[in-house]
Amino acid sequence: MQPPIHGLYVIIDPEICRGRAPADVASMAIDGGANVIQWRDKARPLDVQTADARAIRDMCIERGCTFIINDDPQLAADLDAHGVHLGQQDVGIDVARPIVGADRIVGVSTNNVAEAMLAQAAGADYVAIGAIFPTTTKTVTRAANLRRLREVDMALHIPVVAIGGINASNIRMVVDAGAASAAVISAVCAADDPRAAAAVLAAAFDEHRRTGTR
Ligand code: TZP
Ligand code: MG
Repeated sequence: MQPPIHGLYVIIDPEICRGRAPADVASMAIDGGANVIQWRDKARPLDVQTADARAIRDMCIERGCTFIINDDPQLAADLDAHGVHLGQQDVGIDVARPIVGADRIVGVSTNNVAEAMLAQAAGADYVAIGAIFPTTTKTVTRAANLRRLREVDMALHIPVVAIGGINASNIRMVVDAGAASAAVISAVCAADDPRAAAAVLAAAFDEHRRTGTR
């Protein structure tokens, strides 16, 4: 059975971790309450990044956290991750699914209802929609907004993950717009105290999910 995509989703990007070991930042994120961890290393060759990815995979399995690999279905299968996350420029689900199998999660980045519906029809297990708020972490990205997040959530039956510029002061808004999960990079990876930052975000998510209007 696939593990859930819900609550705080922390993307570990070594370039944003301010020189700290990515596995330490991931550990602090899980301590703080992250339910999902994604490994995203756009800079280092596969043979160099695999040790970090494997350490974080082991930590996630041990501590009941869902572990997703960005971009690379083969790496997800090789590391026995819970799933893979594909952008619009990565291989399609038709290529990824045979590599990762039916039991692993395939998530897809989208920007609007049309893309999200296509991803769902192609067999995505969740979609991400962004960038909901302005972000400096990903330089090439398309803007979305809370209204679009709500539209996507209404149109789909799979979980919707909000991404882009999410922090402690706006996470409530994405929960209120229907997000099953809120994905962050800089709000945790670049924080002075990643554990404390994740704790604030996870608590805000859970609290608002309980008391929110939807
Ligand atoms: N996709 C859309 S926005 C984004 C990605 C990967 C970057 C999110 O980073 P941050 O620091 O949480 O804004
Ligand atoms: Mg990608």
